[in-house]
Amino acid sequence: MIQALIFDVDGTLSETERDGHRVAFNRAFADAGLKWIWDVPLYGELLAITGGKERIRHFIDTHQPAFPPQADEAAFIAGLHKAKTAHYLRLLAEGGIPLRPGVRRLLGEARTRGVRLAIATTTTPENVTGLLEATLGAESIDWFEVIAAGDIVPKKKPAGDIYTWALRELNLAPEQCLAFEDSANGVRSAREAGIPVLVTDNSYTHHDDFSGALAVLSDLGDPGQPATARSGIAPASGFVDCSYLQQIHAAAQ
Ligand code: XBP
Ligand code: MG
Repeated sequence: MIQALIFDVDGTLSETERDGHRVAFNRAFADAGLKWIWDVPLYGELLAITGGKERIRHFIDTHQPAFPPQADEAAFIAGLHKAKTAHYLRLLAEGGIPLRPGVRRLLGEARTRGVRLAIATTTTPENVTGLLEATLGAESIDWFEVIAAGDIVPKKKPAGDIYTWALRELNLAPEQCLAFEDSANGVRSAREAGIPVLVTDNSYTHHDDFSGALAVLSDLGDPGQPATARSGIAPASGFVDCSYLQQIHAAAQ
């Protein structure tokens, strides 16, 4: 029996990357007088590096060979990233970044059934609470017993550390949980922690290698808006509910 559902945030609860994080990075660069523009395809490449600060450092190393060395590079990147977070929170508050199909419904069903909820993400903690507040209301933050986010562990996804941290806080074994992810890095992270994982892919991750996932679906689906299966069992009802999750979880044990 599944005791807890553990959700990734970016790309899984919501399509935050292209119109949220990417735009916020570009605004922070412009504020700092930098002529760096992360267009949609470039940002897709940069997503291979999880974590915003890590992504900026990688971009400087690989795409800006002429950028002068900073006296304190970590502080420079941290400053840019802080400005990016402020822009991102503003974008969320404006309400333009909705939840993916089925997320609201599945969270509601899990709560009704007493299935515990948690989050394991690479993003900054304020970004998680900002998204929940903007989409589900401030009270939804308390629906999640554990919010494992950002720099709480030194090694970000694809390392399993963030999921292992969440498991410890939940006091559950990996096989008592089910993770939701949208990317290969996320699947690797959940699997390294031993947690079975369901994928809902998106335009940035469509071609990722999802080996090890229980199933790969287009989204969670909703009544009248069925999800399609890219691999694994499709939900008979057309949408992911707790009985479907038990079915794919049991099949993997
Ligand atoms: C999400 C990320 C994050 C966001 C930016 O990965 O990689 O870095 O792009 O967030 P996942 P911050 O969905 O696998 O957790 O800028 O706050 O780091
Ligand atoms: Mg993700």
